[in-house]
Amino acid sequence: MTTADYGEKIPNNVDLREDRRLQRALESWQPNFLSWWESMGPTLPTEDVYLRTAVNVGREGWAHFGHVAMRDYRWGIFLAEPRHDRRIAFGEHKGEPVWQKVPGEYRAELQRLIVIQGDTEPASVEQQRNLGATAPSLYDLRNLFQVNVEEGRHLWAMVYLLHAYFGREGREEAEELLHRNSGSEDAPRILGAFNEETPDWLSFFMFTYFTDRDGKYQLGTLKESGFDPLSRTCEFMLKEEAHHMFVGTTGIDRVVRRTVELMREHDTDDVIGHGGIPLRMIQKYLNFHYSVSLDLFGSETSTNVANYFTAGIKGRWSEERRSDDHRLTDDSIMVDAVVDGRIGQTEVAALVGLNTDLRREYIADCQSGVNRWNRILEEAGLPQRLRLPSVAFNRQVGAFAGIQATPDGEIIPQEEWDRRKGEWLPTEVDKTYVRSLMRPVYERGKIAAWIAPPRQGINGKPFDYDYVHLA
Ligand code: BYC
Ligand code: FE
Ligand code: FE
Repeated sequence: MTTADYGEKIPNNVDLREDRRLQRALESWQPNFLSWWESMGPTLPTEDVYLRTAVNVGREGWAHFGHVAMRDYRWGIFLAEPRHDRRIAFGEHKGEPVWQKVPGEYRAELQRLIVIQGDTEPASVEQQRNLGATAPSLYDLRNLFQVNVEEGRHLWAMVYLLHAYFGREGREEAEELLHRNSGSEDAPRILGAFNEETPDWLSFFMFTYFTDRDGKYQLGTLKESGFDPLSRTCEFMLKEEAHHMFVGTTGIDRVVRRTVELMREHDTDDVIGHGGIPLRMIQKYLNFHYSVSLDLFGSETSTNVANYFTAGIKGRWSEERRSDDHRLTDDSIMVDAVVDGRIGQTEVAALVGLNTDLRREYIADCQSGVNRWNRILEEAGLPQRLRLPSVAFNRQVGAFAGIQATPDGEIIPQEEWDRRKGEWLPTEVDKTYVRSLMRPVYERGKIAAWIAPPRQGINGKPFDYDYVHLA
């Protein structure tokens, strides 16, 4: 496959030039996207930013790095290379050739999945739009903008599918993706977590750790799709997603590192007077972002997900590496549930339990970051540890939506929850404190006092590189 031609209005590797109708449709959506970006995208004015731009889909050299003015950033359309003779790997069509067109019987479901996926991408840009005003360093500022432009490209990826395969309805949905807005009263984003605020950088790191990771897992299931264009689109998005995870993992790592430094220097847990973020506050932010992200996997039991799987449009994580029959019609699974007034498990048909299956893969992955942060505490000889709260904690969707539970997974009455939730979730006082630390540091090589510098810069550049030129 050749490198995308950046002389074109919409850089792409899908031979857009060969399909004039589609090209015109996308070119008429483009100005709407740009005006959305101007009005809902990053608010901090910059001259240019050291950004990665996708230019190819191969293993090596898929991205180009350079300083670009953000309004001149080129959002392209990229699908991973087609796999020769690819077959549907699961469900009732297992073994049949993958579809290059949308099968009529699954049109509505596929469109819905693509719209939901597409809705999250611009939502996150909206949530993060003011963070540039308070970046802890130019390095972090650059990473924020990198994540933002790539989420913009992920929106393009879904809009391409809607325009190319879903006709007039698809074009209407593509418009709606620009009209709904995060947190809006009249037209909110579709999924809960994408209407929450990301008002400070601790939230941003938690979001990129926990919420972008939902993206990784959902994209992983859509990559298995029998609808080949969706599969190839998601495969390439996953490549970009790795950096978003990196920003989250290392971001929290650096906050913990700095807190530990201050704890040892001043021999106290209470680093507030010393400009750090106390571990108990980090834990509360973690509790919040983890629990709202668990909601993104839908209900523990869901006929929607059973239908998606059976139809062959949404698979499991690592579908092809699993050693069962990939149809699951006779299997069962234990899902989390309230059993006799306690948090336990109950057996259901495997197909309806697939949201739980995916959520478990996600939870195991989330735990790996927590272990990493805990090693920092351990190496410093400190007894405290961070941890993931119970799956039942602070849930608004699914089996635990109607109950209240402590982070330890003990069901408690509403009245106790109301009285104690400030022990577990960020309070106004916590949020005000964290926000008070958010002062921009825009000098090359300098960093805010509440976070440690990264070990390395981006693309082999040093930490004190001029990643961003402010306007
Ligand atoms: N908030 O049958 P159920 C990313 C709805 S993140 C509000 O249990 P299902 C990114 C649900 O839609 C990845 N509503 O759910 C990250 C359904 O409504 P309808 C995004 C919710 O369908 C960071 C009803 O409740 N991609 O890429 O099995 C930055 C019954 O639900 C929520 C996807 O999600 C909620 N949390 O599973 C940037 C992939 N949860 O249909 C980007 C596509 C459920 O009855 N989406 N509902 O009106 C899906 O696969 C599924 O729709 C879900 C839900 C996994 C979201
Ligand atoms: Fe994304
Ligand atoms: Fe992402």
